[in-house]
Amino acid sequence: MHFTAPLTIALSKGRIFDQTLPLLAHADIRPAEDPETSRKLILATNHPQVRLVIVRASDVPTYVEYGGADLGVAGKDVLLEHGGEGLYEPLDLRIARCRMMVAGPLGADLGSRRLRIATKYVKTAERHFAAQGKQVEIIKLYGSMELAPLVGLSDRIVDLVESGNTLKANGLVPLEHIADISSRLVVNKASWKMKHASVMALVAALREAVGRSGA
Ligand code: PRT
Ligand code: MG
Repeated sequence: MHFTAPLTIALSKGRIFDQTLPLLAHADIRPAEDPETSRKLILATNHPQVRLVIVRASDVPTYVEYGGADLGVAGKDVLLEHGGEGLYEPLDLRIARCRMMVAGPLGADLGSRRLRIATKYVKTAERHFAAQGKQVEIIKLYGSMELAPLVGLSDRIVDLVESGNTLKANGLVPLEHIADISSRLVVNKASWKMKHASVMALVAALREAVGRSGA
């Protein structure tokens, strides 16, 4: 594959990087280094025109929206929270799949008082409960949401659930499904226009890779 324009792709370390790699390989893009062992934040690839930048998962939409990267891979959870304006989202990569759920302790009787919800997904949680006409108090956390109900910080959490093992290990049960989550390819709007041939070539190759993976 030949790219006429230089392309910068934003990825986060961990499951998104690991699961995007085989899809990029289908487009014949291979990073020169492993972000788990390299301290570099800009990784060259076998294509002189293509480089990867390693950012926090929740920062991918920001980098792509402001043109710090032409493309990126972000979880739908992150995009729901970011708002997704200022970005194109042309492809569901069907990787890093999980569900966003409301969870809480089994059988807790909360009566009719206003629920306290601990989550890092403040906007998504607010939207979910507002749609049910429920007034809730949202407590913003940055991680380990499962702890909050155990120490009386909150009645419920809104978090991602994959196997359910983390909930189970902490005596919590899934209560309400909010959204199915997978990672999406996002594209900067100016790059979409100005680097159209290169961006479209990459989108097409990734779309084919997703189709083949049969996920
Ligand atoms: O660490 P940082 O703040 O930079 O970002 P991050 O923790 O969001 O990054 P990362 O790499 O952990 O997750 C990146 C993306 O992977 C998320 O934005 C989701 O779109 C997706 N994803 C898929 C998940 C999971 N599955 C997942 N299971 N992200 C997190 N989890 C966590 C979940 O929050 C919970 O603590 O795993 C735990 C539940 O797993 P189970 O299997 O025990 O149910
Ligand atoms: Mg993490």
